[in-house]
Amino acid sequence: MPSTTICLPTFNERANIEPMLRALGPLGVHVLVIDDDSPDGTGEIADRLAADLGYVSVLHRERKEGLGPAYLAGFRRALAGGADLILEMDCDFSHDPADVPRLIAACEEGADLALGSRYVSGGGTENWGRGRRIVSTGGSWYARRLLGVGVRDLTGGFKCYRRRVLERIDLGAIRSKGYAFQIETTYRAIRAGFTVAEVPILFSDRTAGQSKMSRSIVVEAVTRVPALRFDALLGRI
Ligand SMILES: Nc1nc2c(ncn2[C@@H]2O[C@H](COP(=O)(O)OP(=O)(O)O)[C@@H](O)[C@H]2O)c(=O)[nH]1
Ligand SMILES: [Mg+2]
Repeated sequence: MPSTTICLPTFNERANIEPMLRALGPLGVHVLVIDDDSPDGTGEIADRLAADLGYVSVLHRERKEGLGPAYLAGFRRALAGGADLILEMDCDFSHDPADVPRLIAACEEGADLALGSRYVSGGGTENWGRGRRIVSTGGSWYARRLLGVGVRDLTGGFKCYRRRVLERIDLGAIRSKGYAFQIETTYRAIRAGFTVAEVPILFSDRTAGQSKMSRSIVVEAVTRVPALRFDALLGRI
């Protein structure tokens, strides 16, 4: 199996961090927790678990800056550590640890980027309110139309990259922080000629802790998409 690092961003996930790390243990992956100084002590819990669990390490960042910067720091650390595959997933069980091997398999079968996808046949969402469903499906539709790509789920955060994708796309140019980060990384991969596979997943709403989704994250995605298209037209990406 290729050496795989899962980047797991956390902000106030004290109820989820231990069960999540233990659930990932049997998969034979390395897990990099990226904690933005969570006030609820998630970072300390992660440190304590890392001392016990050989496959866990923790990257502490000084402040919460959104998912994008946290992921970028994690990707750089994972690349420096020599990982062949770099995965990203949420630490709230919306992304099922049992689906990780299917994402890895899609990359082993040839995809450069495998996306856990809610919006292909066999995928879906569970226990999500109407509001969240509309924002999510509407967001993917909007981005797909404006960017002119075929990918159905552009905003999901359950993804597996071959290292060459992250080596090639210009990580230093990415400013997106929320859902726009997911759209931007996938779009840059497509623009660079990499193959993307969508793997159906069932996404279920978190049962512990709180979502950090906010209006500003949605607004960022709405404005960032046309800016990305513009950059592509100018040949910048
Ligand atoms: N390090 C870090 N993690 C974050 C930040 N915002 C959200 N997360 C984590 O990213 C994952 C997804 O966030 P979540 O709030 O569940 O977003 P939602 O699934 O769109 O509602 C969870 O593991 C969060 O703890 C952040 O600013 N920094
Ligand atoms: Mg979530």
